[in-house]
Amino acid sequence: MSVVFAPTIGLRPRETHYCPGCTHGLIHRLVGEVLDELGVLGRTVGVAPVGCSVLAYDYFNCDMHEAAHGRAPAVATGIKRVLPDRVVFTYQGDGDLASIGTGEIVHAAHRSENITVIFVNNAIYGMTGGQMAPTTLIGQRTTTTPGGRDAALTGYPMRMSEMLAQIPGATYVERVSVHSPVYVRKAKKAIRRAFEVQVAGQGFSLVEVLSSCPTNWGLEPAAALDWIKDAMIPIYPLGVLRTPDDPPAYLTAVQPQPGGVAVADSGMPPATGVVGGEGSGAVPKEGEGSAD
Ligand SMILES: Cc1ncc(C[n+]2csc(CCOP(=O)(O)OP(=O)(O)O)c2C)c(N)n1
Ligand code: SF4
Ligand SMILES: [Mg+2]
Repeated sequence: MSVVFAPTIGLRPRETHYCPGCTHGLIHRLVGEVLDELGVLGRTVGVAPVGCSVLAYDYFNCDMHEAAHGRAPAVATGIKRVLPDRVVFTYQGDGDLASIGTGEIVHAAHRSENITVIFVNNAIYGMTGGQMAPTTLIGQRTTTTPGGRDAALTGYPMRMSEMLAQIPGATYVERVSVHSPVYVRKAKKAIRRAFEVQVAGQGFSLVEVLSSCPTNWGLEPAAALDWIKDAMIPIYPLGVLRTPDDPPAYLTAVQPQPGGVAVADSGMPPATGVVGGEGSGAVPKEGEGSAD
């Protein structure tokens, strides 16, 4: 008899604490499968967040480190820099990454830390009882927005992947979903690509996975998957937002800098349109003299 489905050695053989229908477990499985298939499980270190996936250190079959809320990218930075031969990933919810840890993720991307971030966006603070997250949709009812999120009061849903993708140091950014089998397969491909980018030493990679929280959304598991498709994807469109194959033009353009340093050599985007005096760092336009 041929085997069509078997446990992955990327996960430890134990039951998870996740609610029925929660897709955290499915995303764990994809990460575990990818680490196994890439043959890097034995040299991988994962960083677990605070949130429903706080116990991820019990589930992944690799070395794991716990981080305080939002600090996973900083912890991963330290691990990767001390042990550069390790494959290092963070696994973070939207409250963790997009709220309390906004600073850490932005700076890790700017430094192009050679780590992989699995960002699980379920549009809510799951673990703590379903409060509004920065990713909560307009009109979405949560325990802190019982009448639905009102943009005038609490702002708009934060599109982290779009934000991060325009950072010079972000090498690979993709948003995927796990609401149906075909999308689960695409999600696995993206996770694999992100880890490949790290293994090739190409810098910061992040996969945002749209995920369900039936418990706090107040929906049955199947209806929660539909809600990802019908409500979340229109606000969080799927796709590749950044790849190492097509760096933005501002990273490849060579422009003169004061002192004769070419922008492409400095690795920095040109500071266009900056008005300032001597020593302000303003970049003269081509043809404008800076020789005096
Ligand atoms: C600095 C800090 N603020 C708040 C909390 C409380 N807290 C723990 S988990 C959590 C929400 C996590 O939500 P998310 O990251 O979206 O993960 P999910 O449970 O939805 O997967 C909050 C607010 C905390 N532990 N530390
Ligand atoms: S509260 Fe939501 S995110 Fe947390 S385990 Fe339950 S369904 Fe999953
Ligand atoms: Mg969440």
